[in-house]
Amino acid sequence: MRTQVAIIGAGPSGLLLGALLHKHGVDAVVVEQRSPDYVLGRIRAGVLEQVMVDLMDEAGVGARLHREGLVDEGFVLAFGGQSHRIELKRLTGKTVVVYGQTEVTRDLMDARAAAGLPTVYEAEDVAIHDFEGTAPFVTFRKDGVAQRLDCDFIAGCDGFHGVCRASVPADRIQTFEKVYPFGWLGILADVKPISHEIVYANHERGFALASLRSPTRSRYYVQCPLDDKPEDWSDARFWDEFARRLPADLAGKLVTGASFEKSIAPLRSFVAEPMRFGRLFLAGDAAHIVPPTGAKGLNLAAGDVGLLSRALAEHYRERSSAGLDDYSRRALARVWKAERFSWWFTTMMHLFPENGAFGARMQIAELDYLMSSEAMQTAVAENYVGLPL
Ligand code: RFL
Ligand code: PHB
Repeated sequence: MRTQVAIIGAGPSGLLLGALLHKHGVDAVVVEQRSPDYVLGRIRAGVLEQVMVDLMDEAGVGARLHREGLVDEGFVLAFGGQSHRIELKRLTGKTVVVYGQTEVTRDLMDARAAAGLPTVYEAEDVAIHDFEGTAPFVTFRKDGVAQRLDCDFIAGCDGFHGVCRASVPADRIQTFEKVYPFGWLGILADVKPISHEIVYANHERGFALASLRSPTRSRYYVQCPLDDKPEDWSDARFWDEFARRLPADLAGKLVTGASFEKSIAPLRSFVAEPMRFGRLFLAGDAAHIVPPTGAKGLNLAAGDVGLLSRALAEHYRERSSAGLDDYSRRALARVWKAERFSWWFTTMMHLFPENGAFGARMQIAELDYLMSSEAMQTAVAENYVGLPL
């Protein structure tokens, strides 16, 4: 098999890159180690920035998102027993769209299948070769048969635990990491959400987040110890803890019910530099992780593949390597700003027992100041709606 771009990973980064390249007339084959159902079963992000919505439109897959996505003109910060609103639209002129990562992935998968574009699911032992030379290739096994995919470039869209970043020699890559001493327990339940705008709550018992997937489906989270297991959290225990962390006005609106998904995610900040190694380009979680507090993970992934698709299209159209040569620098400049915002928002909103009562008072002082300062609210809003590509 031969293609122009071998894309490793059929998560949102890989599929969106494939769709954008197709629009630019560039061929790609996507190689994914899991099944389509497994990929769709992962419940993750829920908030799309305008840049990501624009890229979905550019890829020709934005129709359902515009029909079913819920446009939010603000979000809510709860602390000290009260709710406060950050007015995104008034402060920045921009909004965000609540639309689950699962739906983004489904739309991209359906469009790829409808266009007859090649995707190999359940590929085993995926390995990448000779990306520092001029003739890279990918090997894997499909249904027990060894396969080789020759290509001009490899896009490493295979997430944090993927094979692409791991294939780079240690002396060519530098990594930066911060692991937070807690996780998020998330549930999905078919109950009316407490608010159509996302609520971030700082509470002495720990952080809580109220999000949604539709007017009838809620996605709620609580900060929990890292060694907790989902089985430790009965629905009753979750609802009780979640309600205690919300201000009374919002807790009063809480509708409870049986959850149908429950999982715990660790919180991490991570960046790998550079994002290009010869003919290998990393994108999305393969190159960087943010804690989910700023809702940036999926959006950063989209930003990377937006830049990469333009650079590859320019390469094939104009025989120019300028965009490819600049990819890592441009992507990282954006990544680090999102890392900073996600780290700052995480630090202000979560309980850090090791910081004691002084740390907790500092958080409230910062939140109080934020709500009294239009300048600071504007800075927060600007980051939340997403920085330009
Ligand atoms: P993904 O989604 O991890 O997709 C990578 C794909 O690559 C496949 N793969 C391989 N394929 C072939 N060969 C190999 N050797 C491979 N190794 C892996 C995987 O099976 C997978 O299909 O990365 P991508 O596309 O870069 O997308 C990034 C986003 O998924 C991610 O940034 C966000 O979901 C992060 N994230 C969240 N972001 C938010 O903005 N809000 C959230 O609430 C939120 N919750 C989360 C999250 C990430 C989580 N992870 C990574 C554990 C919750 C979790 C649990
Ligand atoms: C979600 O809906 O899953 C979600 C929303 C906002 C965040 C993180 C996750 O900051």
